[in-house]
Parts: sequence; structure tokens; C-alpha cells
Amino acid sequence: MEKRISSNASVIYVNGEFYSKGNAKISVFDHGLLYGDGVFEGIRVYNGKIFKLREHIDRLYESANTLMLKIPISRDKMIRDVIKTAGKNRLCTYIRLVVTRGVGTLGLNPFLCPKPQIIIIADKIQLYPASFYKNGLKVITVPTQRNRPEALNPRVKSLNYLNNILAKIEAVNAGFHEAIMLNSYGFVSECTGDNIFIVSKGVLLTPSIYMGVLEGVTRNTVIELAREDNIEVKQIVMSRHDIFNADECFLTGTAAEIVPVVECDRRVIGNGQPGPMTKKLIRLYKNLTNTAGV
Ligand code: PXG
Repeated sequence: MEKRISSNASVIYVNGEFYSKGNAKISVFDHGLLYGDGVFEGIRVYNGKIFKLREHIDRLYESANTLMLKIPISRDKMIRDVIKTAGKNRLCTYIRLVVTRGVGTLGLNPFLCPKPQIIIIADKIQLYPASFYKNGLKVITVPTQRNRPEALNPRVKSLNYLNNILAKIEAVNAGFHEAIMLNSYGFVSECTGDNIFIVSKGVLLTPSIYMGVLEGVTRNTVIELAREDNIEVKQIVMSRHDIFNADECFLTGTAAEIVPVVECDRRVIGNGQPGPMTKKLIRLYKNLTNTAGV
């Protein structure tokens, strides 16, 4: 029987060529698979426009540079190829960009992997249910600490997410959807795939990058939106005590956007409802995603 590909079927970019879902493949000897040796980005598409593409590409190349992973195409070519891939998947809402170390030997040495692999998937994203945004999330802190920057800097968005996966397992095992991860000093770093903010006495607070967090594109966007709105923003050393006694709390990420948090470790935050500054920032963020992008 003839195999038909409907015009809406997704095509996947692998090293400059396009393949159908079933035919997009990489080698089992790729160090991305064997060692989690690679980098990635998750990027949103709103109304056919790619949001904060330059920022994501810059972070991808910085992550790769720290790993001495030389991406074989320029940033500008990568931007063009992401736009092209999105164009071929007209209904996509989410782009997953992955660069792996490529095929090598069954040994760690990355310098024996001559050809990094570039994969661009433009598809749909699984969103949190609407009730999370309306009523807010209940979260817990978990035993697994965020990686120490001296060991594996969380600023590197690498394919090795086991640290965060362990934390997610602990949250889910305890009956929660999300975990707050602490750093090795016991201070708050971030969640498993989102940054964290609190509001205290009208000031917007978030853990400093030096606490061991990914410098989220959404985090930076929210800081910018708040400052434009004359809200004071501080990057601080944050403890659990600060969260328990905050007026408001929310998480930010490409997938989650801005999601209110109303409880942490069974302490009710503020009045237990998404707060006014959280709601305002959600509104401002929505306006921006409706208009910005390439
Ligand atoms: N912290 C961590 C550890 C992350 O992985 C963020 C914060 C938020 O960063 P951005 O730049 O997105 O605001 C992330 C982002 C996925 C997925 O598919 C994960 C992320 C982003 C998009 C999709 O699980 N992580």
C-alpha cells in the first residue's frame, strides 16, 4: 500500500536534511545517548512566531562552548534553519533543538567524536492543566540538591537531566507536581524545569544565578517586564523561610510560562490564592507572547 504523508505531518531536521518522524534517526553510538553529552533548548511558537529565538540560540551556543562542543554551523545559520523547520511544520507550538556530541567510541573521550549532530523538532507541547494557573500549584522541597556549579554548572542546559529527574521523582512520589531544589548550602535554587520567584512587600525576588540556576529566558523576560512596570526586582540568596513567608510565589519557564504557587512544604503562601503581582505579570507576559517573535 502506498504510504501517504499528510501535509500536516511533522518533518524533523537532522543535520540540514528533513525526515518524517519515523525516519529521523541517530546512531546508538552517539555520545548524546551513551553519556548525555550534548545540549538542548525548548522554544515556544506563538501564532506562528518563534518567541525569544535569539536568546535561546545564544544560550545553546554558550552551553556548548562550556562543554567544548563545537556546533558545526553558525548562530545565524542555526536561526535560519530553526525558522525553516518551523515553516515546514505550520501548526507547531514548540521547538526542541538538540545538539549531541555525535558518534564516537565506547569511551568517554569527546575528542574522538568528530561530528556533532543537530536535531530540530517542531511539534506540539504538553501544557499544564488550566486549573494550575487558576488555583496555583502546591510544591515541596526535595532531598536531591541542584548540581553544584563547581561540578556541573546549571547554566549549561545539557542533555544530562538526571539531577532534575531525581527531584521530579521525589515530588511525584510524594503526590506533588513540582519540586523546589535547594543548592548544596540549603538555599533555594530552582524547580526541575522552571525558575522560581517570590513577592515580598511589593518587591519581586528570585535566586541569583550564582545560587546554581539555569538563566531562564522566561526568568529574564519576567525581570524585564517587571522593571518596565516600575516593579523593584532583586536577585537574592533565598531560603525556604523566604518562600514560606512570601506574599506571592510563581514559577517561570518556556513550557509553563508563569504558573502561580500557593503552597510550599504545606505552608500556605500569602492568602493561598494566586496574588495580584503574579496575575499582572501573567497578563504582561501574555501580551508580549501575542506580539513578539520572528
Ligand atoms: N530551569 C531549568 C532546570 C530548566 O530546564 C528553566 C529553568 C526555565 O528556562 P526557560 O529558558 O525555558 O525560561 C528550564 C527550562 C521540557 C522543557 O521539555 C524544559 C525546559 C524548557 C522547555 C521545555 O521539559 N526547561
